[in-house]
Amino acid sequence: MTVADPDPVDDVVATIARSAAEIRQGLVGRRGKADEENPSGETQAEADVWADELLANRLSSIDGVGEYASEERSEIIDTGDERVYVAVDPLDGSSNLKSNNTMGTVFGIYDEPLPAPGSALVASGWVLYGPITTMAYARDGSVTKYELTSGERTVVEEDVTLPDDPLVYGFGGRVPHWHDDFREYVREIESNPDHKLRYGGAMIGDVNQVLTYGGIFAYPALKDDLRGKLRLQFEGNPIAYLIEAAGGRSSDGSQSILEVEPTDLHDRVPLHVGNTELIDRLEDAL
Ligand code: P6P
Repeated sequence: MTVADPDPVDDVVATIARSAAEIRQGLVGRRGKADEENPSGETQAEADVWADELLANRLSSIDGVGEYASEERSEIIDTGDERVYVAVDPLDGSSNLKSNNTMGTVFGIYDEPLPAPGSALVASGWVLYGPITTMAYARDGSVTKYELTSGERTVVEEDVTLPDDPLVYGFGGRVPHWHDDFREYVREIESNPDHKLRYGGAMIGDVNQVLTYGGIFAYPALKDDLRGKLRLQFEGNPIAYLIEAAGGRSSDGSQSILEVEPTDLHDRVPLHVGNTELIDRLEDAL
């Protein structure tokens, strides 16, 4: 009987899940600022640098992983392998460290060298460091939710889809910097008595609320920054891939995030994800 080659996608996801408890514990004592900035010009927390090093060492050592890239480092680690290419936001929302609010690890697994369009993703997901540690994972058009405890992964929900009736909304950036069309759209969302504001300062916590309750999260194009704030490779694509696998939509304002052609590893993208009806209405409004 021939033994199938190990699947690098499974190995990457299992390694991230196994590392989650250690990353969560490693946040303790690393909440200060590092002396460095990331390639997006943001001051790094000690935990950003530490989590990136931990994941870089473990993920780039996996047989089949050709590249490791992260929001925290300007250069790609090239292993010479050529099967999958991994992009990671090691700690999304590390500004929440000081206030002990939710943060996460976001990952995208591509089948093309980076930077790559989201259409080249074969899997994506995130770990959420909330009251408990959970993972949401998308592959082959299906989303699974896990609880993570001391390196073990327990399935808690399969074939996850966004609820039909949207409940939560959260929009990043300062209101005076929103384009007028976007501001009008937000007013419409806010005027619906069934909708609740949920904005926690870490995209991944807000997006996980959209996945759980239905709704919309956006960090839009701004008057003073047309590309918004969030990174295409490490945040936009993985989030869009999972939300679309859960039956929702993503948009950069006019098309699926997954169709955006990257020009640079650290490209930013206006990000809008959530229930299809809300994203369709957003594109009509912009
Ligand atoms: P603001 C965290 O720094 C992050 O990249 C996202 O996780 C989050 O959605 C956004 O920035 C928050 O940005 O401008 O509200 O502080």
